[in-house]
Amino acid sequence: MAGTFRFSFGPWNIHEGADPFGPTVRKSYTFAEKLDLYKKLGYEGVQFHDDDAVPEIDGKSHKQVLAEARDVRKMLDERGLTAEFVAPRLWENPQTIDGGYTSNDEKCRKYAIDRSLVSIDIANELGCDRIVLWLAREGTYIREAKDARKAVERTVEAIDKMLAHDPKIRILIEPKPNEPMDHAYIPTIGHAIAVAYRTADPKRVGGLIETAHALLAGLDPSDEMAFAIAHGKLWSVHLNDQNGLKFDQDKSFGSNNLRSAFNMVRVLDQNDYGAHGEFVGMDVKVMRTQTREKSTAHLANSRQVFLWLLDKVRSLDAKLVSQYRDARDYEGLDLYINRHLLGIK
Ligand code: XUL
Ligand code: MN
Repeated sequence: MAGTFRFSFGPWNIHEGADPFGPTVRKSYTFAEKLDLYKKLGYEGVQFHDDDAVPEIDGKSHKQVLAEARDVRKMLDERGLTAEFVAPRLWENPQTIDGGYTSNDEKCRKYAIDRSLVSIDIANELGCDRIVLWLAREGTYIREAKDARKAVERTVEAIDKMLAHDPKIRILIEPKPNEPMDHAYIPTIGHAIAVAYRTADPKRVGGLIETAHALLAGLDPSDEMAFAIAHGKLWSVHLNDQNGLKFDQDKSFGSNNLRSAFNMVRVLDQNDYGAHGEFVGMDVKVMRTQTREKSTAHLANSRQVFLWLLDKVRSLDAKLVSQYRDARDYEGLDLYINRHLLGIK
């Protein structure tokens, strides 16, 4: 029987509309108000940056951090929500100006690792066993700035420290090829999985694949997902969309390339994604022009598009697809897929 899917997003996906060229355009929702919106939008999983759970984390004692995380857990429980993961935000503090784990400054590397370990403690308080590493500044502006081999080794060392800190924690690497850096050291899921195998406990290191990041690397997101699945390492996704090679757009799922979105849903559904508790995560930004009241439409819409595409995936004539494959009539298959997506009988 076909499985059902659970959906998640992070509170940063409801935002005030600031972009690099202009200020906020909408009044903020408080954290509690955001949590109140989850169920109404059809979501039950909450993704966190460490400081989404505990704001201004660096100025607080460990005891205080844990106490605040426990309060957040209560807020989740009251609303029937589940924490999916915690991601250490290693790109805003001045000590991460040159990256975290790959910084050329030893003190800064230590800061990054210590903060990652605090994120694990927060995850435990929130009742989740997943840490997501979006390795934002683990790269360079110019090639000569860092030793690229050492960068990989330092990344492995940092992950090993996290694995040793908590024997149950799982690490999900979220690859992205560029932005904010010119080039990142872990640009694709292939790189992430190769790093996973170098760590002390490869079975606890996997990946989160974001559509827009794969597209920015010039790759097909559904193939990236299938690659991770073939290694048993697709533990979360950030579905969204992207129009060409430009800044990371985080458009609503299916907004730009519906057929590519269809193929992501197809790969996830055909491989029983979600059977081990994985969430279908969205990492989407609403258009700046939306009013405050309509500034969560992108979340409801992305989920709705996923479910419509799921119907398309499940109503695909598998026998016909096999026949086209056996005959290697890919032109025929191509037309059949378009006809099916367009709903033409
Ligand atoms: C950055 C990105 C982040 C991560 C979480 O491009 O996608 O939102 O998903 O840190
Ligand atoms: Mn993301």
